[in-house]
Amino acid sequence: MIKKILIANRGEIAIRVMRSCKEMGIKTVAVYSEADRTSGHVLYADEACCIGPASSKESYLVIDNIIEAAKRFGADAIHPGYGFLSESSAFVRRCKAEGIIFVGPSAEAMIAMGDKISARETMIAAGVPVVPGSQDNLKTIEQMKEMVKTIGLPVMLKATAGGGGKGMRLIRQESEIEDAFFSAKSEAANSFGNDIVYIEKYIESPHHIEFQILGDNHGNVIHLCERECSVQRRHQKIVEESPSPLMTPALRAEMGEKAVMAAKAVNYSGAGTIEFLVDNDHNFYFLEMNTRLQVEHPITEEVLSIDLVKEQINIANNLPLRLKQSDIVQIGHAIECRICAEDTENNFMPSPGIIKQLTEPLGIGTRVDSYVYEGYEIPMHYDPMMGKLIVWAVNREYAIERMRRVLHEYKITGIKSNISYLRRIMDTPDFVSGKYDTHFIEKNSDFLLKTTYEGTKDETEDIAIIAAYVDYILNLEENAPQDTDNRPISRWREFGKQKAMLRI
Ligand code: MV4
Repeated sequence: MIKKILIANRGEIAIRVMRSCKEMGIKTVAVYSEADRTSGHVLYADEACCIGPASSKESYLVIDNIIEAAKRFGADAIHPGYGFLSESSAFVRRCKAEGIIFVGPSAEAMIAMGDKISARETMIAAGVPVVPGSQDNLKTIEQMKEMVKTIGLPVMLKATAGGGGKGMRLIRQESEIEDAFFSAKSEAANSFGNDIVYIEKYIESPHHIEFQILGDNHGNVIHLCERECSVQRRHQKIVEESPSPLMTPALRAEMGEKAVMAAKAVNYSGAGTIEFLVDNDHNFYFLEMNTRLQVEHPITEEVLSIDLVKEQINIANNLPLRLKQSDIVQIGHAIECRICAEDTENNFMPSPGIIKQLTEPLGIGTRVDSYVYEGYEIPMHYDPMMGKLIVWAVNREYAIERMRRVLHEYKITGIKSNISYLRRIMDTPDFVSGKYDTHFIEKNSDFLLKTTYEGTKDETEDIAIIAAYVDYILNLEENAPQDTDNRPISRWREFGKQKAMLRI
């Protein structure tokens, strides 16, 4: 049984994993770069090991350094989180060679799903629907044109080593084929060191719906229902919810069954996700599999009351799945908002810096998975996501109301955040009605960027900064007001009280 886990990651996901370890009585080892000495995940861990300079290429991505840290601290397992080395089959193989348990799937399953053309072939053989297209490596422009004729315009040109939208080209007209072919090929060569491309029929206005699955080392696989992830900007998810507003019990059963078949086709073990494109007529197509725990996993945890990290660790301990498919019942509704240090009014530029004040929401149905604290400096070297705000409520309408409430409670100053933008999403009619697809953000960009919009104009943020500074200065004064125990009274609080009294 695993006694000590090294978390080969940083930030909120490292803490998320350590929280489950703590509950299971498993010791934790954090790794950190020189830019992350004061990061929340280092403070949370039982032990911590510096693995290199700020650049992730020289720290979080260096397999040798992470293995060395695991050995030095006596970790018997490594959890990779998401991103970084989480989908590196070379890392999985190295762990195995060193006698360290990798909390995740086999290298073989990762490789089978990593190459999109071979994944499509495997899915077709397993009876999982894929988008109509070609399994061929399109080598010449003539081959490409021939294939476009067979499939019919519009088509999507994709890199076999791609995923998440990189190296993708939409072709609507014949005249666009040549340009798309060569530019996609060179982009794929540069990004992935592999220029192999293939084409799929273009699905207009699809939903991105993914199914969580769990597989054990004994051949059992179950699905844990869906997450609606269509609120995306440039292939970055912003808001996710479960269940999907589009879903029906019949469609869920059908897609869930196909998700299980997809996972079984590669002998999948651990937590994974099958991504589907779903059109408005409920036709669905396998898109790709993510062979890791995902950022948005908490919404599944909230509607199912399942701790996915605990399940991952149990699977890594070779235990058979604790749950049967019939045990999986969604209750209520969960929504997640990604809280990012970015300037939504300036093309979503990252906004690193020192957090001056932080008040995280609390109360019924509220979950905050984050890693930052007051005084913490968000480093510029990594993803600007500070954490995730997750709500659960009995139904979708109440979950949206709750998300509005917790976004209102969330106060962060010193850096720019996307909180006001998220509040506007919660007020967008297409989101409120649940009738939205992957074009939601672009379709509603006018509304979402209208910063003077009444409901969410955020003067409070500026006022909070001013009030905090005045409070700080006044408390430095010798004649600051004192209470009966001779403790200084915060003038900010006093002011707040007077304001309340004036309202009575
Ligand atoms: C597509 C598609 C339409 N038709 N494939 C984007 C990310 C990558 N995983 C695949 N993507 C898409 N593939 C076909 N054949 C539309 C998208 C797509 C998309 C998918 C999911 C979520 C957001 C998206 C935004 C734009 C395009």
